[in-house]
Amino acid sequence: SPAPLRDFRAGFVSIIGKPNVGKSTLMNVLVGEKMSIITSKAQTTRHRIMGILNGKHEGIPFQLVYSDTPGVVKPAYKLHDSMMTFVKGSLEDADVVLFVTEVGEKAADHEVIPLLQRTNAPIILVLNKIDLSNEEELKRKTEEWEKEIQPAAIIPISALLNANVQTLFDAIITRLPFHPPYFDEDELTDKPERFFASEIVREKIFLNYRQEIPYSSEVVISEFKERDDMIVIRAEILVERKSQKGIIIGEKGAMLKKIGSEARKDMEDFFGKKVFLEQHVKVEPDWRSKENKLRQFGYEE
Ligand code: GDP
Ligand code: K
Ligand code: MG
Repeated sequence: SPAPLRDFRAGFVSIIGKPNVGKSTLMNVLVGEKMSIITSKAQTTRHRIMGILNGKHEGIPFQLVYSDTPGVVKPAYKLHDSMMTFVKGSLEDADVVLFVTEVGEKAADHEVIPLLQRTNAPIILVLNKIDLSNEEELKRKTEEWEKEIQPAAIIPISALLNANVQTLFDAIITRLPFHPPYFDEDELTDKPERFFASEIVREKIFLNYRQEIPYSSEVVISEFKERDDMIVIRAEILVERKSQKGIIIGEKGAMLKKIGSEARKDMEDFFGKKVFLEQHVKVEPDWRSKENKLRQFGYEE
């Protein structure tokens, strides 16, 4: 085949790492939009979420297709198997891999290292949360990682404070292949609007309930109707047990009302329109272990 024209760069950038290291925070900073939900709880992200950024770098237009992924965990449920399939798929497509770690993590025997065999793409080791660290520790971690995986680059950042993210961006863009764009310029993501509506409700569940409730919950958008002046959204919150339904609803419906109003606000920001949100809570026993349910909820590549 003929050599690619050197007038456009485009490629897939996979963001991987353990739970809670800041993958989703970084994705949002890099894309400049809140595409991916963020909480302090592990396993908040369950899907592969693509965020697309178009721009120009040193006179050459580019399209970066970032993939945020679930944190790498040992599967305990069928749901986790499917989450790990998203991680592997994202690695296999990658032109550049951002392996996100936080400074506190050990490099030796790291769970993500075996997965790196699935890619030939350059690996950029991101040392996140430098706001919680110091120079001495950073130097030590850099040496540790160099010994363990010899990445193409090691870049310390704070995704939360948007510190040194420009250096990371430069490291990504210079490794992006020359290739025509994969998506139309006005596309922000590969996911439908309903997906983001359900993720916003899920984020509020993660932020407002404790223990097993967030992990036992799933959100299905059964109606998404765009009118001239507003969007009507019906969200079904599924839990595994009847007792959990009561907790979600709360006394006199207070908790459900709280997450509903928080979710509605975020939806209005995200969609740029007034939102009417209706919520229902249903019991779907053991949905995390049922293949047909997982398929129905979109946990399939
Ligand atoms: P993920 O599970 O890897 O996607 O991590 P998240 O993006 O959901 O972030 C997990 C937690 O780490 C959240 O509470 C974030 O606010 C926090 N976090 C992310 N980046 C940073 C950072 O650079 N510094 C600090 N101190 N916290 C961060
Ligand atoms: K998280
Ligand atoms: Mg995440």
